[in-house]
Amino acid sequence: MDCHDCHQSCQPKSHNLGGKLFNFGSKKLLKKNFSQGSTTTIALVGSPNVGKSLLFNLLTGTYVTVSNYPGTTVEIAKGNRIIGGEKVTFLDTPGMYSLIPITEEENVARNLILNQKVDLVIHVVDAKHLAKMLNLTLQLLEAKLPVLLVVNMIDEAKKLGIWVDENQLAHRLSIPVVSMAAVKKVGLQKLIAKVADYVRANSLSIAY
Ligand SMILES: Nc1nc2c(ncn2[C@@H]2O[C@H](COP(=O)(O)OP(=O)(O)OP(=O)(O)O)[C@@H](O)[C@H]2O)c(=O)[nH]1
Ligand SMILES: [Mg+2]
Repeated sequence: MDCHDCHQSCQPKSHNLGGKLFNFGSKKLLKKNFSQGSTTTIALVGSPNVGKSLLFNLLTGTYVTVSNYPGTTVEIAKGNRIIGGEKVTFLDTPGMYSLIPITEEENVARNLILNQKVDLVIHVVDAKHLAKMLNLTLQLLEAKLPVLLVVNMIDEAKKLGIWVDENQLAHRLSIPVVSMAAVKKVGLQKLIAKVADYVRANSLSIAY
């Protein structure tokens, strides 16, 4: 195949994004033009009260815009951070238990990740209720979304004698996993590093 940048022949490339192999086959690969302000959009999703908004605030700082999702009164907060040399936009979504929506909030969260341009979904779960919350992780994966799993509240889980083996979980699910105690910023740098890995792996986009 011809490389768009150097116009020389090269091998078809594949990338391991979020543990899933995406083979670009014979499509031409084109480096994202950062000067055009290309953005990676990442949605924080998960059940209510798992720490999505706290994590969103840690990731984005103070310059945040809040707007209603079109046609609803449900608010979506949006904020940016430079990660891996690129502007990353984070979306804080309302709590959702399942991709099969019951409430308006769940419907908005679902529409946002399935119908809008979201590049990566960070699924935040409570380490104390891991088994129950992994149902949504599996639904997100079945929907073919790139997922990074944050197992939050490990401080509280630890007090209950619950330990989460993030490597084992990452291996079993074939996605990146970061365990965190967001309230103490534990795991934050590791999460940012994983997002940077994702951004760098995606600095190639497909030209048709
Ligand atoms: N102990 C502990 N508390 C946490 C942690 N992360 C978040 N919290 C607390 O959990 C509560 C809920 O956090 P939020 O960030 O509002 O949760 P949310 O997921 O945005 O909730 P919804 O917006 O209702 O879906 C807050 O009181 C946080 O301070 C953590 O790692 N450890
Ligand atoms: Mg919230």
